[in-house]
Amino acid sequence: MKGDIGVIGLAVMGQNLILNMNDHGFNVVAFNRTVSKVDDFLEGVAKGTNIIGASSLADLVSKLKMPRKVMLMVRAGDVVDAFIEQLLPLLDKGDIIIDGGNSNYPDTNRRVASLQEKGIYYVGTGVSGGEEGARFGPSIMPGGAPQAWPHVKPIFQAISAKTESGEACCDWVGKDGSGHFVKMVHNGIEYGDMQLISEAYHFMKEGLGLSHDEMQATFEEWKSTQLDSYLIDITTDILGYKDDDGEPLVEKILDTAGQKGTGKWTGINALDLGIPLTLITESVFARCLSSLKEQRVAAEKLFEKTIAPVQGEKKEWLEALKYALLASKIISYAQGFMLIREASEDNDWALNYGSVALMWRGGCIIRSAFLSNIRDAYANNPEIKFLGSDPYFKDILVESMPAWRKIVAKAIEIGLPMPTMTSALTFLDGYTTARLPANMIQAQRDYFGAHTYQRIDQPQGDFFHTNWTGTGGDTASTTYDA
Ligand code: NBP
Repeated sequence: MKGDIGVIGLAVMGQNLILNMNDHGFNVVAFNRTVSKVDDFLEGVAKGTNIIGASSLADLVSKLKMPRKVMLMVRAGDVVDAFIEQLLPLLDKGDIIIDGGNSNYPDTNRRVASLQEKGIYYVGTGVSGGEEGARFGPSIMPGGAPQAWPHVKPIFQAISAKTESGEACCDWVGKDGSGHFVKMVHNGIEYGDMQLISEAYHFMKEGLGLSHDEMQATFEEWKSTQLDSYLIDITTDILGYKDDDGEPLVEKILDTAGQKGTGKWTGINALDLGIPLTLITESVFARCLSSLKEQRVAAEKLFEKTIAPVQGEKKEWLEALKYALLASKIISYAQGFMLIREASEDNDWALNYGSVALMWRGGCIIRSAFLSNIRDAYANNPEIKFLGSDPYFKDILVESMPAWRKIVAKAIEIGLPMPTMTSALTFLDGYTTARLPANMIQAQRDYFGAHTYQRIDQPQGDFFHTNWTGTGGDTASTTYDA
């Protein structure tokens, strides 16, 4: 019997996706560059399944039903291009190549277009949920050549995570590299959520002086609030995990955070598109700052830095912290969706924002109850520009405001770094201010560079230049936005 799909790449993601597909009744043909790993897989975890091994790419292709579907689960970058080159002579028009790795979406744009010319349909799909997600139900975000979707849909929707009401956490995102773009923003939001939680933990530990048991109990309580999410779940487990000597393992872990680039790409795209994605970008910078360990150790001594303990009722502070965390999280998602909207409009992708929220509802690292509310917000008003203005989220932001200000102000007062909760609040303060001091910036720009300005008492689009010193000329610079 011929295979329904071929999967190339037998590392953690590939192996688990193949086992998941097999569980759902699909015949999968497996291949890996280091071919001995195919045998190890078939003799190991895949023993007794219907999974078929391939000894070469030609062997893999010959074992597939038409139109052939070949999924790459390999390292992103040149490796994907190299496999495409090797596959092309073996495939026929109408066959489908799927890239399930964390590719940068401009690469996917390029690949979709160049393969379309050759009659091959290319899909770039985000797959989130790590090892466990891949095995038992990931969030899958496919985009690319729409002709491919009817062929991959039955497999992807069968193996994906499901919401409580049984909806698949997988739907067609849109054309070009939109699937990988959405996955990139997902990862950016993941950076933001992780940094927010780590700031809450820092405030509890250094500010309030809580024990690990107390911190764990607090996160446990938060699981039954709107904060309920996978990342809060695992944080609760991590705080309770003891090393061999009975001490919390988390305190023995070096405080330098790694990164593989998707958070950085999200920030770069936000800058390119002119979207104030402050929280996610701060979370990337927080990881960069964490990696300057030696410098931080020296600077702590140099500045004789201490963090003063927070005075007052701990229970009240923890309640305030919960609101600060929730409100900041709303801002992070609101900014993430602003970026997705801008990219969608810029690239003519016509993305469905509610459907993106649904895809993240289960299976992925940022899965949370809260995403259902985002989906509802877009169902009520698909045109919403800022999620915080949806009535449900607006009420939470307004209700959280006093506690949120209290936490951020206290952190600044005691010297505890809190970049994302602070930037989220500052963003909202800016977003809700009708008149910002940017008039001063425009005056300065015109003063030193004749960059011109618009007047509030004249039609928008009319530009003026003033000879501020009386010694400058009347010639203005060209007016454009960089
Ligand atoms: P890796 O990202 O570690 O990639 C391993 C695979 O790439 C193996 O099949 C390996 O073959 C192949 N490969 C490498 Br590395 N260099 C190669 C080369 N020069 N030529 C041919 N093949 C090469 O695996 P992963 O962690 O399973 O991730 C797969 C994809 O999914 C990546 O794009 C990753 O970013 C993405 N992703 C990962 C996760 C996660 O939690 N790990 C989550 C979501 C998405 P070999 O066995 O012969 O070395």
